[in-house]
Amino acid sequence: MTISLSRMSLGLAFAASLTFAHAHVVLTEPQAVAGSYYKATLRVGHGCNGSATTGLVVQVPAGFQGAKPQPKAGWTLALRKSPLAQPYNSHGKTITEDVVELRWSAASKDAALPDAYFDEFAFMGRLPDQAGPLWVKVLQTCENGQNDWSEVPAIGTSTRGMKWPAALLDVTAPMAHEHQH
Ligand SMILES: [Cu+2]
Repeated sequence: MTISLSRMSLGLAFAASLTFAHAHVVLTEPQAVAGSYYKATLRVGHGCNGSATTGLVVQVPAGFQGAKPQPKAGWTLALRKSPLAQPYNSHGKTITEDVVELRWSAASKDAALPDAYFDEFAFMGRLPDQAGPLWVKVLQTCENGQNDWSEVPAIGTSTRGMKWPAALLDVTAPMAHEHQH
């Protein structure tokens, strides 16, 4: 009795978390290895309270190096760079400023993403060498209103109960044997 009840509530909780994961702005690949090159694909599952999506402003998380967005037909792209507190080396060059913000904007009304459809917005870059959670904050703008996906838990990675969680990337430590191959 006790077992079947707790099993049922676990199943329900899992089903609920899946439903939310599908509805929010999430990363299609929520786990990646530290120090690797990673393609972050943000899936936008709905508009703003029924209104079509016209823009996406993505905050590149600290430690994510050389962010490079994938262009989308019908959408314009803008990058914002900022000086780095900790410069790094890339292809023999010292990088002192890096991309901190990516902005996709629908170039016309026709290009806007209707609430009934979903789409994906991608960027790539190098992940930090340290394992741990990375949060990607996304401001979704629409013909009417906006969704600010920027909530981050104070401790841990559970976004349960949050209405507007940021997208979570779990950066994992490389496997101990990986360097031998
Ligand atoms: Cu949602």
